[in-house]
Amino acid sequence: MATTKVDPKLNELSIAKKAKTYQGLTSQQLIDAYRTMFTSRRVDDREILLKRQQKVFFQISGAGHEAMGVAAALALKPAYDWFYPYYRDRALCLALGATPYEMLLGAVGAADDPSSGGRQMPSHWAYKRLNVVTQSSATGTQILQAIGCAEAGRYFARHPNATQKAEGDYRQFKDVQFQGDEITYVSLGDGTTSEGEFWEALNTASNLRLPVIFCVQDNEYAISVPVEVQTSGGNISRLVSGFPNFHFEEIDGTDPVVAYAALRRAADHCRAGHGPAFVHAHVIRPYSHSLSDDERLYRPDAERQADAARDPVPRLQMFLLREGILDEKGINKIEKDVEEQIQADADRALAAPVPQPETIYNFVYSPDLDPTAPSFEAQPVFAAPETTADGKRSAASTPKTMADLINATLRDEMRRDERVVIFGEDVADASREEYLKQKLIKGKGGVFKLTSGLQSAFGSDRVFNSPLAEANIIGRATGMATRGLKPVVEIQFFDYIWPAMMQLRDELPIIRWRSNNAFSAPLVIRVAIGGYLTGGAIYHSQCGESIFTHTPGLRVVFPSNALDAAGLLRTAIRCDDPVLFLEHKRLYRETYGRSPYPGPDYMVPFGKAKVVQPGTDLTVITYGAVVPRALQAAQKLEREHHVSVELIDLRCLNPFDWDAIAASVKKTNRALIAYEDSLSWGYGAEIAARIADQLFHHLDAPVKRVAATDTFVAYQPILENAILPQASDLFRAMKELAEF
Ligand SMILES: Cc1ncc(C[n+]2csc(CCOP(=O)(O)OP(=O)(O)O)c2C)c(N)n1
Ligand SMILES: [Mg+2]
Repeated sequence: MATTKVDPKLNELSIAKKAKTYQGLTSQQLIDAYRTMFTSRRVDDREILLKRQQKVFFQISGAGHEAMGVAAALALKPAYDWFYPYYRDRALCLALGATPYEMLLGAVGAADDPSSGGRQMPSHWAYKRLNVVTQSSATGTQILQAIGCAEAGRYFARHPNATQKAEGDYRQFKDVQFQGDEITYVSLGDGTTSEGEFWEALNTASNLRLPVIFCVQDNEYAISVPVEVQTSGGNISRLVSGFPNFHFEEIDGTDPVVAYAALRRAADHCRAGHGPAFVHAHVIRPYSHSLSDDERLYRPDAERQADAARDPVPRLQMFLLREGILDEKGINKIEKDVEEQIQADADRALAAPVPQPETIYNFVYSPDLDPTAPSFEAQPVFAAPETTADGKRSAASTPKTMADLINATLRDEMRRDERVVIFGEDVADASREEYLKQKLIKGKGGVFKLTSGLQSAFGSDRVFNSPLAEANIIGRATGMATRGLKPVVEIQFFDYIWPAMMQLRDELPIIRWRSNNAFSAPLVIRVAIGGYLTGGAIYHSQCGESIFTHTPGLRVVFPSNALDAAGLLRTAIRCDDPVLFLEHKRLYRETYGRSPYPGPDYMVPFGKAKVVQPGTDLTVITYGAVVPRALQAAQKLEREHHVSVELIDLRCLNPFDWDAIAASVKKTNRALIAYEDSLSWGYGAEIAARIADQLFHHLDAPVKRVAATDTFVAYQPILENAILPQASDLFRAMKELAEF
């Protein structure tokens, strides 16, 4: 455990007691533990004072949880094991090596706050040098990420070559560290065990025998809601006891010696590779939930007093005195030192520079690798169109579908980069790989067969099925990517992305920004999206891309043809940001937009639209499956009415190519935005607003939109046709706009 040094004079008594240990803890370790626990409590008290003085803006304490923190740091290895703590883990972070000064920088929101640079509330720990990974306020999201972190450690141990750096892609900026026997620690409160993601994480940790310690710090309350309301029967240990491969402990978490012994046994179990551990610690919450809460509203005095009798800080103090490890003078000396230190640290933190408003855009995306840059532009290299003996074109030069080229790109990138792993629902050829080995089956490889053959080619630890749980997919992938893997995961249908929404909105896209660039999670999420399926109905036809383009930090790509899909997917995999890669199901095997294989290095930079057809009379801005429909309409308009339409395929929705839109609208003076999603509040609304705002003087007609009705998509084809924008709708709108 890393703590500040103790005055040697203090140790006289402990030296006398040298021989005696307490569950393996020496007297000196217990003295250090007391110093850390007392420091933790006093930093809380100082922050509370500063909050009352309006010098800090929020406070949440680790009071009552201190013994668990010091015990975990003693049982685990700082800067070796990995830590996904929660806001009550102040003592853990101090014991691992964070300083009170750093914490107070967080409280005042200083520019040099190492956890977030003033972007997050205090007690949202992130210390890169200590392997303490950035956390959010959302209860429970850290747990699946911790699972992914542990999986990454195991993967690197089995694929040490994957840790190597490579120039020219995200690997250049992503250091990988791992230890063969590392453990991932994740903590949470009793209330948080009610979150579904907690159960998803237990399931995967158990199933994969991952070296993860789940530490549930049970203070019997989640704000004002008591544990018996959260947990059936009132005891989480009883509910989880059936999970295989776990080591279980249920302890008094206010006693650091007891806690250390339990966490030590848990760590031994994990380090030996037997599987995860679950430590259920009964602790107390002597202060209210946070400074915004007054627990006297829902807890009577008697209950609060009973808690106070178990307070871990006075309890350890009494233990040290009783055992003769320290005398009163020794205690006083420690406490005086700590008080002085915190006073000095607080003064320094209050004088520290605050972040400047112009920095707010820093680290929304990678500052190192810009996916719109020319370095992400590479020309296709098509095979020569040789003809075979029977007069047919050779396989290499025949046009391939979007599905074919996505599969080929995944294959190329897996070959090129051993950090790429693929998982999701049904993406493996067969989880029972013996069937494949015995050639009893051909294998599935995705419900749309996009990942077909990849498990057979690259092995079951690089391509595998996930449980049927979307948060599990995104949360684990985020943890993996934080460690330097490049997960390219699949969400089977856009309609089912929503269980992952907490991870997709509050976690993945913000990890870099909220940690002030200390952490990042570049990964790719491939999602089958869209309708026009004739029978897709409500739950296999949804779009909804604007929900994600409205999320800063997430790149969103939506190709309309095979070649763009290949080039953009390669950019997505090689870039340093999280990417939502939307694949239109209707376009997977369409005749429109097929292309021969463009070679293993073909790339299209993000944010560059394609002019599908140049024109002079009006501009149509669209993307995805509306592109071929708009093209059909534009050609008919040209044929029948001699109207010349400039058709722009955006290809990438965030970032999007404003320059291409502006250049075209300045030329044609008329703009129509067409999209498959329902009309109101859709992606095109933003484009329309920008055109109206910035190109007003160039317009000869109102900005128009064509989109789906403000309904979901129905099953009966007559209804589906009426709901989704058709070529005839586009034709009519283009004609009206041309005639305006
Ligand atoms: C997903 C989510 N829902 C609600 C909240 C608001 N909230 C913050 S802490 C908390 C209670 C957490 O209780 P518990 O897990 O027992 O931890 P404790 O604070 O008691 O240590 C709640 C409801 C949140 N942060 N995240
Ligand atoms: Mg609680």
